[in-house]
Amino acid sequence: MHTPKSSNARTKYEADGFYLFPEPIIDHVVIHRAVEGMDAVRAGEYETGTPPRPSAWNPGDDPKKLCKIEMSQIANRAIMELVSQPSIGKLAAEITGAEMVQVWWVQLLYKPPVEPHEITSTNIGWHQDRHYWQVWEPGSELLTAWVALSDVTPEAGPMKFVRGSHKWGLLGQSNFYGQDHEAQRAEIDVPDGETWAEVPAILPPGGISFHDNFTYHGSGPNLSGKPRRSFAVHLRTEKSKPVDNLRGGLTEFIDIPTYCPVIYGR
Ligand SMILES: O=C(O)CCC(=O)C(=O)O
Repeated sequence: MHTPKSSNARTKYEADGFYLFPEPIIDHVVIHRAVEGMDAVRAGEYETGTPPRPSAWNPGDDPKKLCKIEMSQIANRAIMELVSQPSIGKLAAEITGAEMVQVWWVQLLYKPPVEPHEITSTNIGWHQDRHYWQVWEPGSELLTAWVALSDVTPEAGPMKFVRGSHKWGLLGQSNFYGQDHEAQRAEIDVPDGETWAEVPAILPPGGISFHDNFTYHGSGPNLSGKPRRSFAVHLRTEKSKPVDNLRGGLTEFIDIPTYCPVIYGR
């Protein structure tokens, strides 16, 4: 298990807009159970009796497509166990200095393998999460813990972060489903004096990365021959507030701890 030197991790997170923990920080038994949970949810088996929230991919859809399922932790106990890990909250608190860390939304991500010249739509286009998260007040402290459940090698279509891009403001050029990274990149107005430097997040099962909600990121095809499995666990700290304190859309469940557990502080 990996223990970061917290002050170094925080300084690096603040400078880069992301931080990688490239050694497993989550027990392999928890990971194994979550993999089974992922397969059950993908098959439409909901052990709690509660289905996930409406999603872009549904059981029975094309297995060759990128599978993104919203809030699967409410459908499956092993997934809830994974996203509730205190170690995730502790590390998030270390890199942000937060007093409280809450899971407010979770996305199951299963990127199937493709052949090198196969035409598919499994890329995740360059985007800033904040583009999609307008339900939160400006200045809200929001970040993502991306937990790897499979070996995310350079061939597996790892997430790529653009170093320092969290300091560029909200640029308005984001498309999660954009497939042509080069064309997308040409449209992004990189501020004068800044450079576009991509850093791949290579992670073993149980490894984790954190990224700021303004950090540009995306990912390419999975050429590893095996599924790339992960959960994007979206987190907030005490320095966050829904716009007009409303509950709706992505903030709908933040008062329900059985959906959105507080994983550090209270
Ligand atoms: O899984 C990926 O490649 C991207 C996920 C993502 O956009 C996120 O976690 O915010």
